[in-house]
Amino acid sequence: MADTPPLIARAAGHADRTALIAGADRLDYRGLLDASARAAAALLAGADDLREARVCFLAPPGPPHVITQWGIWRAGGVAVPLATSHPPAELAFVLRDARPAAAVASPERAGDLAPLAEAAGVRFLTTDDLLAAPPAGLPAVGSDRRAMMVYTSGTTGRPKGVVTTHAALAAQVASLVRAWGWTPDDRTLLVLPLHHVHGIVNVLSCALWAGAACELAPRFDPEATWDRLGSGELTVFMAVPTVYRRLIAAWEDAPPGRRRAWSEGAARLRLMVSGSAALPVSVMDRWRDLTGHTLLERYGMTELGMALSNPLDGERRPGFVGTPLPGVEVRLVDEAGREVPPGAPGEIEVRGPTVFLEYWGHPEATGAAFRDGWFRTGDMAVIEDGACRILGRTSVDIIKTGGYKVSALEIEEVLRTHPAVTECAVVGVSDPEWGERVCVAVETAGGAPTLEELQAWARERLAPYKLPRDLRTVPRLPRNAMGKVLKPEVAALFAGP
Ligand code: MLC
Ligand code: AMP
Repeated sequence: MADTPPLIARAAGHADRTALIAGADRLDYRGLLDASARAAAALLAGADDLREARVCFLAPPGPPHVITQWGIWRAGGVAVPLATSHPPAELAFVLRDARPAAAVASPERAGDLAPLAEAAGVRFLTTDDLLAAPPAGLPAVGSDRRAMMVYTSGTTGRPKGVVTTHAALAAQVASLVRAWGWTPDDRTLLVLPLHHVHGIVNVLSCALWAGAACELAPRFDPEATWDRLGSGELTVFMAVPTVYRRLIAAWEDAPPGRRRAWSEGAARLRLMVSGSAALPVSVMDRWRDLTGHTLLERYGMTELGMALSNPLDGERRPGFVGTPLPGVEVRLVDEAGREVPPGAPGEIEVRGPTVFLEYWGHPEATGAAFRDGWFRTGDMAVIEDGACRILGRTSVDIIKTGGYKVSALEIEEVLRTHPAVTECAVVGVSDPEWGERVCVAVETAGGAPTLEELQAWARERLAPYKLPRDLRTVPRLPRNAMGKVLKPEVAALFAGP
């Protein structure tokens, strides 16, 4: 099986075990292999190999999503998951940028994707079409081939596709399986979206690599999640800090009997993990009160999978993200790329087999992201008593809100297309629920629309950027003597509740 993607090659060894659970549907590993072979045959449509052609797919979390992902891999294609929360303009952007050979949607989302695929001249299939195909011969797919492309924002331009090979994906998953002790007896619950690595790699792919079971919730719902945690059937759970906050709020609102059942069931899990954004110590403490669990915090990035983690066994220090995961090299450097002395702050750089291949269609951005073979994360950290503490980002223009990365510059570009907007500034402001919330200050010219009109205009165009109720007009943005907008001072305008 040397030429089968490692995740899929392993599945044969787990044949009769349950792989996926969604509501009343269950699929074992043999069923997943059979169904994904059919999906691959449908995508190939008589060709011998997709040869790294991209396939975009839009399907809520559930067996058809995973079957499509595996089918694309088995046909030799590159899986490009689309965000189920994105409006047509964003889906159309990815269809243009990825230049896919095919687009796939679940039947209930076909009405959203089919017209966009048609406009882009891209072959369209539903997940039902994939499942109905008869099996066919499948190509050999070596580990050095491109496997996945996940879109992420940066400080320049529109979002970029982060391309990961099968080897890198396997390295990311194998590292986490080892570090966090996944076994076939594990059972996890996915509540995160499947267009980002937290859901794709840490939850879904780790479970399937280990031969464990993954329950897929259609979306995050605090009460339904508590009911599953409270069942005592789960062993592993992972989420972003905003999800833990929402769970804490739901627990506080629940009657005493439910609280008790939820807490007792949750206490029986073996591992609960937080990441994608800084975990506030207050959330960590309250979660321990409710469940007895000290959340394991780790640090990662779309380009890397996970890089740093607190230990499975041993002290998990609040405010720290721990030490390098197996197979991952991490160093802290100054602006010139020199390693900083112990205890001094520096930018995190990462090297090793887990690192991505390229930004799709952006060779110059790919080149700029590396220094001497090390990937420059743009995150600042300090090492104290052997463990890493994240200090923040090198760019104020990257915002993390609800676990999603958002580019301030990209939002500003859109806002400047409004005829009455003369200048604007987008900032991330510390927020107890969202980690950071996206705040916008706008200068307008004469004949400007009302604030409500401007907010409505912005919301319509900026839905994927979690745009803000916090859009305000200001007579003049804070600027320095050179006329440069001072973002910390803009952020100060929004500070407080
Ligand atoms: C939603 N709302 C927000 C908001 N998001 N308000 C402010 N800021 C935000 N960021 C508002 C909506 O407008 C709406 O308001 C209400 O909240 C509910 O909206 P929703 O869209 O239904 O939100 P919900 O589905 O509840 O989403 C919250 C969430 C979601 C936390 C479940 O954001 C989520 O799944 N985040 C995880 C993202 C993720 O997986 N990141 C990992 C990236 S990988 P109203 O008024 O209309 O009710 C990565 C690498 C690594 O980072 O290390 O893992
Ligand atoms: P993304 O580009 O969406 O993959 O987001 C990656 C970014 O999330 C990192 O560069 C960090 O800024 C942030 N991040 C991930 N995990 C943590 C964490 N535990 N603490 C603080 N920031 C984190």
